[in-house]
Amino acid sequence: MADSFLARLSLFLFALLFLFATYSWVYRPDPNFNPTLGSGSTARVDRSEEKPRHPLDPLTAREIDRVRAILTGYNPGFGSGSAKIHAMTLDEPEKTRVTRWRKGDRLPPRTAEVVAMWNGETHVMTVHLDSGRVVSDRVNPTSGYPILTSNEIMAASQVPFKSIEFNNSIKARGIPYADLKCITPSAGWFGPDEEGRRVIKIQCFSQQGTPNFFMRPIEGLYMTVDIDRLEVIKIVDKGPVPVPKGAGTDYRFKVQNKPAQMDRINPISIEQPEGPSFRVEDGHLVKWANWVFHIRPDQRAGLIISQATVRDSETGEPRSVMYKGFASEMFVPYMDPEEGWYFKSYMDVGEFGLGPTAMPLVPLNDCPRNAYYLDGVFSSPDGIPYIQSNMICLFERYAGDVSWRHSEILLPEQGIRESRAKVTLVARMAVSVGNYDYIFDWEFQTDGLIRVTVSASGMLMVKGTPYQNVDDLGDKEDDSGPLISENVIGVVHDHFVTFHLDMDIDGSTNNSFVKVHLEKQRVPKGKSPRKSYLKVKKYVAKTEKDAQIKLNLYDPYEFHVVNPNRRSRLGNPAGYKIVPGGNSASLLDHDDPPQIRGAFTNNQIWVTRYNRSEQWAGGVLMYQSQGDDTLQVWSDRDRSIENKDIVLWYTLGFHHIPCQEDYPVMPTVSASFELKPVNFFESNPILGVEPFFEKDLPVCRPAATS
Ligand SMILES: *[C@@H]1O[C@H](CO)[C@@H](O)[C@H](O)[C@H]1NC(C)=O
Ligand SMILES: *[C@@H]1O[C@H](CO)[C@@H](O)[C@H](O)[C@H]1NC(C)=O
Ligand SMILES: *[C@@H]1O[C@H](CO)[C@@H](O)[C@H](O)[C@H]1NC(C)=O
Ligand SMILES: [Cu+2]
Repeated sequence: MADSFLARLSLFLFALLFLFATYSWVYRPDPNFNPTLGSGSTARVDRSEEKPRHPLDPLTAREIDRVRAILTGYNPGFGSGSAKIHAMTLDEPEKTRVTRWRKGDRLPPRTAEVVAMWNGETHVMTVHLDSGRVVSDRVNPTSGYPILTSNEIMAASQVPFKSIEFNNSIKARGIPYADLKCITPSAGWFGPDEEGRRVIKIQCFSQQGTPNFFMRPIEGLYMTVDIDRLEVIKIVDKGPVPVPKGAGTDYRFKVQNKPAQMDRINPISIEQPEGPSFRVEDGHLVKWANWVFHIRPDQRAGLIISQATVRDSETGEPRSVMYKGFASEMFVPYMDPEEGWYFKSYMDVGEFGLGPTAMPLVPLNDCPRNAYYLDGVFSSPDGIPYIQSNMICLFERYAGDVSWRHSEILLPEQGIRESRAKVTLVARMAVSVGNYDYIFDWEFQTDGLIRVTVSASGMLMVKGTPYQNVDDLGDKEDDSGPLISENVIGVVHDHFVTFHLDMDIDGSTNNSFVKVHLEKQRVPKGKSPRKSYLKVKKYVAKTEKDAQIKLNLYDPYEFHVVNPNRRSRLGNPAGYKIVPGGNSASLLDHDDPPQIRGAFTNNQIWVTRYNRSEQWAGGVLMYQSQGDDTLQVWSDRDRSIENKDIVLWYTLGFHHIPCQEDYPVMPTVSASFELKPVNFFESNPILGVEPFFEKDLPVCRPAATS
């Protein structure tokens, strides 16, 4: 990698992630990689020579170079730097071409989608790599702007330093310049005053004595900056607020000087004496147990799972489950309407992108010892490819759980005690979007279940306050959140992640969405000692509005995506159900600007007609978007969805009322949902799976515990 590239990349990280990282950004094989994994095809390849081998493989470094060359021919501004690439990704071939493709066939033509800006205009372009042509170029197709580039985030964060007013405010607070750390929260969109130009907010912190500057906000001083002109539009100084202490905020292991008061946990890891059971073929095709799926890093979604196919346990036939699944958008609104806070309503996927923020995973701690790592290859703003190393890990999880069991208490003479251990396969990515960290897991089970989990950790976005104790607060106690340390308020907020789940059940894109309702029945007098019971009634959703679903404990449904044309031997349609986990809804008013943009959280479940342009739940151009290209808008078209190619959308989320334990870094909180087979298999698909036997395993006995 060229030095200039490394310099750019470190600028990028400096600006976007605000981290004091010590990673080396040159590609380097992972020393923990277990070379016994699978066949030779799993060995890492030299990225500069890598070729796509599957229609859904991400753009390679060479292809990114090729796109840059094509773009420079189309508009010399890409060479001179006046045109910038905000996003570059594979433009997937049509579904039918992908599903018909077999290994050994020629790849369908390779195409890139590029979102770029020049002369203040947004261009959404389609670039054909083979013909070397830009085949479509849509200018400002919707409201909003592209994902911010690293360079503009970096440049914007420096703008206040050119302002004398800012200088005076900082001087008045007695904060040394060298201790300032300024970050760039996205501005959201709040009506006509903020249209027609790209704006961003700037907020500063003190990093004196700690890398955890997030816990040391310089409250009361808020800037708005024009991203293109690099000028301060507005400075609001509401007067100094004490900057919270730095002591006790550093979270690095090496600086902790008092061990936690608990007994030490001995080193632990799982053993796979015969090596892992999965293979990664041709770089991106994962094969494990009865599953095959394609996995790829993506600049915007971070991690995309495609063509997830499960093998039928009886016939051995591969059966399709999900064509594509990924985190489509996030929404993190803060609950404080005041000057420095009202705009905080992050849409991290479309504003910053999960790919560049997916930092290298930490072996043994982010992923277990038996993990295999994948790199991402993305385009920088000027079209130079760079590598996001160890961005995704894959590992088999054995957590000591049971996948099915029965002991027969009523046939004691037979001594029946059958139990099967649960082993799953996990694909994981962890992103650090500024202060917060999110861990995304796709977990596959041999019984056909897919579990998606999002875990949040990292730093709270906190607010400085003059108060040091709840007794000082009086009536103000619950102004915008609880006091979580001296002079620190943990502002209440929500987290939502909306997933795009393009289900193609069992060999066809023609699927239906069935609402399986549990309806309470009253027993007619005298018919039974019972007075009430629940009865199952099925409703096939005809149109998109029939599938706008708000979860309700007192009106329970199961939600099935079925292939009405594939029936089990008993005549049940082959299906998968979406099983919601613990969840929360966005309660903001629908006329509140953040909720207009975050309208994809108005329901927890939606089903839309498949449309390749409708991938990003908040719109293609999320930054400062006005809500004209959201899932709500698409779904309100009310297209027919019965026996059609349909996409399921699910939003998981939680309200977050911070507490002292979230300081100075949050223990993870998780939310999840499952995709579970329902009448998909003829019977329990893992009946024939072998139990574990002691003889197959290395010696591991707990030492005396008494
Ligand atoms: C602001 O103050 C810093 C440090 O004192 C100085 O380097 C910089 O030139 C000042 N900027 C302006 C615009 O006065
Ligand atoms: C899917 O439905 C379309 C009409 O909506 C029909 O033309 C097509 O043949 C169907 N395909 C299958 C496999 O049933
Ligand atoms: C597909 O999606 C785009 C973007 O929402 C929309 O303009 C177009 O009308 C849609 N096509 C159909 C057939 O719904
Ligand atoms: Cu939170």
